[in-house]
Amino acid sequence: MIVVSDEVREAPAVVALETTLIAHGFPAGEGVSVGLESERRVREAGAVPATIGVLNGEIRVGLTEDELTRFDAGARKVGPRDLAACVAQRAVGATTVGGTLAVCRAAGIRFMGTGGIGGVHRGFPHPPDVSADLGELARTPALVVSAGIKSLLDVPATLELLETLGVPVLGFRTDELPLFYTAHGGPAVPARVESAEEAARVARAHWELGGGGLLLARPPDRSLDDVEPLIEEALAEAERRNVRGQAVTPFVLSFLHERSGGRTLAANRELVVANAGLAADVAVVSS
Ligand code: PSU
Ligand code: MN
Repeated sequence: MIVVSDEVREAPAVVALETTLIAHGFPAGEGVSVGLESERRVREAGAVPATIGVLNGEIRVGLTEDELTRFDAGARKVGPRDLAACVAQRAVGATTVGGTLAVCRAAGIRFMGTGGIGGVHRGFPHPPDVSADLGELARTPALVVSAGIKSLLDVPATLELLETLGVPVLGFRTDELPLFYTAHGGPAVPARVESAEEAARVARAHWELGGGGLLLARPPDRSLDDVEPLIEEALAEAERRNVRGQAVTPFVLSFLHERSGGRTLAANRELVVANAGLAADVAVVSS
């Protein structure tokens, strides 16, 4: 059911990449180019990219460029709960961070890069929406590099829940948890690391203790310091249109991309690629 490409199977250093951000996190066509650029960055750092998604009834680990183009807005958004149905029904499935981590656990992949992980939605428990990314991170021995937690969520509550779940959160050369589009102003991180090598040492120690996932939070190089009012507008519009569940994150991201005149789009693109590169650096020093 899980088909790992030859290149990924033989590589000493592998970085998993997800397909939800390709299919649902960027405007049509743009997601694929973000995916390809992330793969290039991983290779430049000396690792092999393993982009993960569901195609033709198989969970694929490592996709060709042609295969990547099948992950468009028509693909299902596939979290951990959706993998089995997607495989059995032979649908095209774009895996979220949580869905990708579930595959990493089965395939033994220890490093992953993404933009921002999901978490506790603002206003919890109305709606009672907490991303499956968190539970999967707790169970999977993998280090995920992100620009923190997506700031359309309740970031402090998500950090608390990560503590409850025993997930280490490391700030990469920062004392503050980055806020996805914004480098500063987040809650304090429980630990800070100065290098990929140091992050790798923390991960190794955590895994020797039988621990699961870790989050390595890398601040975006281009920090947008004025997006919060736009985020609030986007969330209000989602509420007004009754957008719920899996549809919320894609709706809000595309609202921001349009209403910011493409500034959030450029920032999102850069941070996804940079995070993939850092995940590769950690994978390489760990190999
Ligand atoms: N990072 C991005 N863009 C995205 C995502 C991450 O820059 O679209 C995706 C990831 O796949 C993550 C998902 O798992 O958003 C979270 O969705 P939800 O809030 O429905 O769990
Ligand atoms: Mn959700």
